[in-house]
Amino acid sequence: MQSIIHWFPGHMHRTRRQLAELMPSTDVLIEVLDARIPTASHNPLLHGMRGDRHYISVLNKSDLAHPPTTQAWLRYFQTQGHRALALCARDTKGVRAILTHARHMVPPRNFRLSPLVCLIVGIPNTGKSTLLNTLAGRTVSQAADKAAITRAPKRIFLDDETTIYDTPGVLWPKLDNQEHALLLAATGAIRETALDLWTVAVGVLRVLLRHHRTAVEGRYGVSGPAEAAEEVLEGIGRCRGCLRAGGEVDQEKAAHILLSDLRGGKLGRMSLQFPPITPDGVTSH
Ligand SMILES: Nc1nc2c(ncn2[C@@H]2O[C@H](COP(=O)(O)OP(=O)(O)OP(=O)(O)O)[C@@H](O)[C@H]2O)c(=O)[nH]1
Ligand SMILES: [Mg+2]
Repeated sequence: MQSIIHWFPGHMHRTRRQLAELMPSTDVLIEVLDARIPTASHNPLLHGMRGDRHYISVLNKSDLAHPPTTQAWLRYFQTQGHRALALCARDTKGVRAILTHARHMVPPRNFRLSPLVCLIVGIPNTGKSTLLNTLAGRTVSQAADKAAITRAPKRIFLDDETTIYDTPGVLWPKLDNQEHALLLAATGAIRETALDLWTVAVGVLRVLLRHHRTAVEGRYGVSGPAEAAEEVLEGIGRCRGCLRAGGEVDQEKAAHILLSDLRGGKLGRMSLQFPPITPDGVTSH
């Protein structure tokens, strides 16, 4: 497939170095994933950096994902011996459960003398700063619906026994899995200036038509097979009045409508990736 996306701004190089520096003093690495795309939103760079550090995956934005699919992901991670929690970063109870898990993962020690250190990491826009703010009970780190808002690590002393770092979202220099890159772009992990919106919207619509066709039809009154995603998106544009002089569909506007509806949950709770089927019968969709 032709490469559609390249985005690795300078501050991500810097963050990569900073993460490597913070790693030795970290007890637990908390990777904030997007619950709609748990595999595509996992940063493969972390494998090399993490060593044998304790690790928790947080499937955040679970309010936007399809609940049975999120449950299937959790069961799948469990079969892989991997600690994972699904939550919404603004939900205090869910977020505090992360710390309870983190505490239990490290060997007991006097945390007053040597506080538990957690490092929140992840790709851009998954909700890392929102999660930190919920933990802190106030705004300590700016959060907004735009990739790459946080530009430098931020440390907070949560209490006498716990230190937490929020860090800038990091991708990896070569987004060579273009299917994953497309899902990252569609869910808002990549700045729009780096994207061809039409290509991204057609690509994600193909996924939606395959797995959530009735939701597409319900919202726009237009549908079709996944293979006809381009024509369906043209149809959505036409229905929504995205027309240029001469009656041609304004592709950028049509793409924008679909992507902002998807990101804002207007199409309903959508998962865009499904766990593999495992021997215990965990299934995809
Ligand atoms: N629906 C929903 N939105 C969320 C959730 N968590 C965060 N958000 C929103 O997602 C957007 C990004 O949140 P941030 O906390 O800035 O994300 P981040 O991971 O710190 O982003 P960078 O600093 O750019 O890497 C904001 O608009 C948040 O309000 C969640 O659980 N559900
Ligand atoms: Mg942030």
